[in-house]
This record gives sequence, C-alpha cells and structure tokens, in this order.
Amino acid sequence: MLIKRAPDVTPSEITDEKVYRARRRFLQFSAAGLILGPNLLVGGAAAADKLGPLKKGPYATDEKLTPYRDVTNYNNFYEFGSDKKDPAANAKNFRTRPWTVTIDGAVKRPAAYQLEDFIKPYALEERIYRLRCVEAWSMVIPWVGFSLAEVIKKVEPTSQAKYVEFTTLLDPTQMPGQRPLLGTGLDWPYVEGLRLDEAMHPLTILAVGLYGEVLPNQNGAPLRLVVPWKYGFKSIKSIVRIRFVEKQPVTAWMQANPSEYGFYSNVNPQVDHPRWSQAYERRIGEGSLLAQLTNKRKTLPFNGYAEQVAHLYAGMDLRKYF
Ligand SMILES: Nc1nc2c(c(=O)[nH]1)N[C@H]1C(S)=C(S)[C@@H](COP(=O)(O)O)O[C@H]1N2
Ligand SMILES: [Mo]
Repeated sequence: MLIKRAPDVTPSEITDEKVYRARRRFLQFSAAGLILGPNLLVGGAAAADKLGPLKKGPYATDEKLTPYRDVTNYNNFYEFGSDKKDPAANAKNFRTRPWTVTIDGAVKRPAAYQLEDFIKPYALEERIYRLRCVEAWSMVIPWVGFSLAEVIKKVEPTSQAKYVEFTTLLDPTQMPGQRPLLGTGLDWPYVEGLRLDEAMHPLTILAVGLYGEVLPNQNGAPLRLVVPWKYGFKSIKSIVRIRFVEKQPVTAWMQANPSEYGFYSNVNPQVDHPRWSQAYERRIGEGSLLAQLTNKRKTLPFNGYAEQVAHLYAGMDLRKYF
C-alpha cells in the first residue's frame, strides 16, 4: 500500500505486517489527541483514517495475515463489477456519508440511525479471522468491528424473530453493477440472512474497519457483516437495513441459483459446490499464483471454527441444509 510495486513482484507480506504492527502500537500508545476518542469513527472515506483505541477480540488466529494490498485489491463486490480488481477501481468515489442504518421488523425498538449513532454504543475490537470464499480461496484479515449480538440485545427482538435479514444499499447511480444492461446478474439489492442464533453467536461481527483503518469502500464500507464459518458471500457489504423476520430470507445468491447456493452456506469440505470441489483452498497473497495452486491448504469444517459453532447444527443433515 505504501510502497509502489511492479505488478509481477510478489507482495512483501513481511513489510505489510511490520507496518501494521507498528501502526497498531501507535494506536495503543499515542496521546489521546492523536487518536480518535473511544468508539468514534472518522467521517469521510480516506483510506488512511485510523480507528482506535482497539481492544483485542476473541478467536484470533495466529496464521499470517493476508497483505493489505491483497485484502483491498482482490474483492468480490458485484455492485462494482465482477472482476476481482473492479471494486477497488469502481468504488473509489462511493459515498458512505451520510449513511442510514434501518433496524426493523420483529423488534421492540425499531429505528433508523445515522451510522455514527448506530456505532457509538459499541467498543471496537480487532478480530483476526479467516475468510473463505466459495470460489476456493481464502484470506486472513484483521477486521475492526463489534459483536452483532450486542446490537440485537439492544433492539430486543420479539418472539416472532427467527431470522435476521441484511440488505445492501440500492443505488445504481453509484453502483454500476446494479444497472440493467451493465449489471452483474443478481437481483438487487443484495440480501443475506442468518438464523437468529447464528446472528447472536459471539463470532459474528459487524465490521467498520480492517488493518486498524476505516473499511475501504471495496471491502464494504461503511458497515459490513463478517461470519467467519460461512462462505464469504454471507458476509454482506455496505449494509443499510437489518430486519428481523419469522421466515427464512431469500438471499441474493439463492435467488440467482438455488441449486448451487443454499441458505446456510457453512464452509464444508465434504459438500462440494456442484461445479468444483470445496476440499482445498488457495491462500491469497501467499507466494506466486503457481505456488498457491500447487500448495493448496485443506479446507476445514466450518472454516476451522467447528469447536465454536458446530453445536448450532447438531442433528441437521448438512448435505440437505448446505
Ligand atoms: N453487497 C455485497 N456483499 C458481498 C458481496 C457482493 O458482491 N455484494 N460479495 C461477497 C463475497 S462472494 C465475498 S467472498 C466477500 C468478499 O469480501 P472482501 O472483498 O472484503 O474480501 O464479500 C461478500 N459480500
Ligand atoms: Mo465469495
């Protein structure tokens, strides 16, 4: 990010990580005037906006972090195009302020918040999680966010609330992928859903940043979900609405192709995608593409979070509920 590299040069993970670790120390020890007050998010979308102070969240993996350059230039965000480089290029001027987050449906306290007010009550944490895409690649990302369960407790779901539905902004003027002819084929806006107990799980977070900085637009600014035991597409970006519902939501990918994408989409090496295996994955940014292809990693059940989440699916046939 800071160092200009020729496209064929392997990114130096060490440099990125060093810069990041140093920056994190800076965030922890700098004078109060230099960092943001607790839980405050800087306005605007400049990539260098720092977040802090950050407490360390649970479940961190000690695997090597995926370089910032890969995390922010190898993206799926179909609203901005379907090529991995499209979101970084096309989301540059995406406006993330003002931003309204609506909470509605089966809750005692429905509300429409300005983003800053929505985020204010929660302490930001760093959560280092693996992200495993259904396309059989993975990353390790230091997210900044807070537990979705905290939000859910505050808005008090009623007994009707069995699922949580999330919706991305609909704005074809800003999102070329949503335009009828240039569009990337999904029924917009992008919708995702979780069962209420999945949404309440302590691994599930709403993220506002990564690598100690405000979320870059291509990673789902200003607010995105991160559900690390599910395929990446469940981690919906640029959220404007969180709705509590009785029936299982129809998600964007189920709508587009129900035989390939199910509601649960738990990472499962034993249940292949109809067109490719899910048994292995390549770790983005780890050496050359050839190295990634020849030296693949075994995909772990629930993306390695089985100990934390397998109980949520006890007794369910995960081939049927894929
Ligand atoms: N609104 C929206 N959210 C989305 C997507 C998308 O196209 N639109 N892509 C998903 C997919 S397939 C993945 S793998 C992750 C990628 O997140 P990242 O680009 O931050 O790594 O975002 C998910 N969230
Ligand atoms: Mo994905």
